[in-house]
Amino acid sequence: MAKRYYTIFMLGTAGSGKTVLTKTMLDWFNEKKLDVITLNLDAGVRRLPYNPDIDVRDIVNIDNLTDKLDLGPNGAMIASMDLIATKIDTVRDEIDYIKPEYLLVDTPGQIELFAYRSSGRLVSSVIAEGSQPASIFLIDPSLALRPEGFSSILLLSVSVAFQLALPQITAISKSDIIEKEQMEHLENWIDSPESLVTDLQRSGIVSLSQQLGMSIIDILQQFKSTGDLLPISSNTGYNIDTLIALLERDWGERDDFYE
Ligand SMILES: Nc1nc2c(ncn2[C@@H]2O[C@H](COP(=O)(O)OP(=O)(O)O)[C@@H](O)[C@H]2O)c(=O)[nH]1
Ligand SMILES: [Mg+2]
Repeated sequence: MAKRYYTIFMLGTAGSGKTVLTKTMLDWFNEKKLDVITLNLDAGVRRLPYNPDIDVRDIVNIDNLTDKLDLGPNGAMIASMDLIATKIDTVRDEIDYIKPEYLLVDTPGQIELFAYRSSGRLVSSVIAEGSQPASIFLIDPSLALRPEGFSSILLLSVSVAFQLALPQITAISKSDIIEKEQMEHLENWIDSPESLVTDLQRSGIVSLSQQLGMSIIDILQQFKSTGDLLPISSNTGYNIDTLIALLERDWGERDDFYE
C-alpha cells in the first residue's frame, strides 16, 4: 500500500484568511512534529507569511504575463490559472518527490478562479489525486453582517463544494475581531435557522421564495449536524485544534476510499 497522505485546500473569498490559516496550520502540524508541506497556488500574491515548499510563482511570472499579453490584473490572474493548469504536472512531480504526509494548499485570492474555471478545477483534481483530500471554506465575518450576506456566503460555500467535489468544512474566520453583537446574531442564525429566514424577510427581501428560504434552513441544519460553522481565529489559534479534529473525523470516515 502506498503511503497515505492528506491534502487540505484553503478556500474562501478574497481576504477571508486563507493565507494566514495556511501559516497557522503549518505551525500547528510542525509543533506536533508531523510531516507537513505547503503549496502556494496564488500566482499574484506579493508576500506570504510562510515559506512555501512548492510555489506556482516559480512557474508563472504574473508581471511578465501582464506585459506580454497586455492584460489588466483580472485578466492576468485568469491567464495565470490557465498557464498553471498546463504546467500542473510539474507541481504534481514535486509533491510526489517530497512525499509529504500533510499537504496544505493555499489557493488564489479570488475563489472564482479556482472553483468556477475549468483550469482551476483541473489543478485541484490533479493535486488531490492519490491523497485523502479535504477543504476548509472560510466565511469572512465582515461579509456576514447582514442576513442577506450570511445567506449568500452559505450558498457560495455549498456551490464551491459542488464545483470542486471535495469534502468541505465551513468555518467562520477572524473570530477574534467579530464584535459581540455580531457574534450573537451569527450564533442565533446558526442555532435556529428559521430566525435567519425571518430576518431575511424582515429586511425586505420580498422576492425570497419560500423554497429558497427552506433551502437555506436545510443547509444550516446540515451544517449544524456536522459541526460546521465553527468560529476560528488564525491570529489567536482559537478552535484550530477542533478544526483539525473535524478534518480527521472526515478522513477516518473515508479511509476505505483511498487505500
Ligand atoms: N484579526 C484577524 N485577522 C485575520 C485573521 N486571519 C486573517 N486575517 C487578516 O485578514 C486579511 C486577509 O488575510 P489573508 O490570509 O491574506 O486572506 P486570503 O486572501 O484569503 O488569503 C489580512 O489582513 C490578515 O491579517 C484572523 O484570524 N484574525
Ligand atoms: Mg491569500
